[in-house]
Amino acid sequence: MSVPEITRSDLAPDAKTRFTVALGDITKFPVDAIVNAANSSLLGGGGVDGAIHRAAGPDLVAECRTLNGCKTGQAKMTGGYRLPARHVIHTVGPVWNGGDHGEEELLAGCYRNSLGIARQHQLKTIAFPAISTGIYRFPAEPAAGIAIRTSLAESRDGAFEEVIFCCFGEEMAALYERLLPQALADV
Ligand code: AR6
Repeated sequence: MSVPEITRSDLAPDAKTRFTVALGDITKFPVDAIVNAANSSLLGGGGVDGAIHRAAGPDLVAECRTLNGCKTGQAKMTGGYRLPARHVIHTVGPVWNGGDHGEEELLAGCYRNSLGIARQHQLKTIAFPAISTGIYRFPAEPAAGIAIRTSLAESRDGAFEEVIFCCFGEEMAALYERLLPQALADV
């Protein structure tokens, strides 16, 4: 599987954060933190959430039980247990309900608050799945735009070495590869 990379330094050599589009299973990424597209119980589910819990093992849900859930748009961190990632940042994306229910701002909150936790803990490499674009049905293109714009805005202080957009299919990767250079050019 090819792992296309687009780096901000190609476009803005003075910038400190590298933005990467990657294709594959986020549970395989040896980064400081992977982000989980969870539900408000934080006790596991389907999609990427199920894959992360399966790969991390039962200690992950045990720690999640101590967190008292999480509101939509917010984020909470745990250890990574059997994952190659050191931490998991669990965030709860909005369910798409037509777009008039604050979905965009809530999705932006997922990226902002996840990166806020990563910054607090001095984590440098973070991988995101395309939050809300599966079971929660958020349309992929606006979701990718929000993911990219919010992550760029939150990285301006140079707190992160690399932000990876982990895409689970060729179509999603192609979308990020199209939108990311445009957003980087606008910075
Ligand atoms: N690695 C990377 N991305 C993945 C993986 C993986 N292993 N598996 C799926 N994706 P979804 P949501 C992509 O449905 O829409 C759960 O039940 C997938 O192709 O995982 O936020 C939770 O508990 C899609 O692009 O999350 C919640 O109840 C993206 O990850 C609910 O689903 C998000 O799809 C959350 O729904």
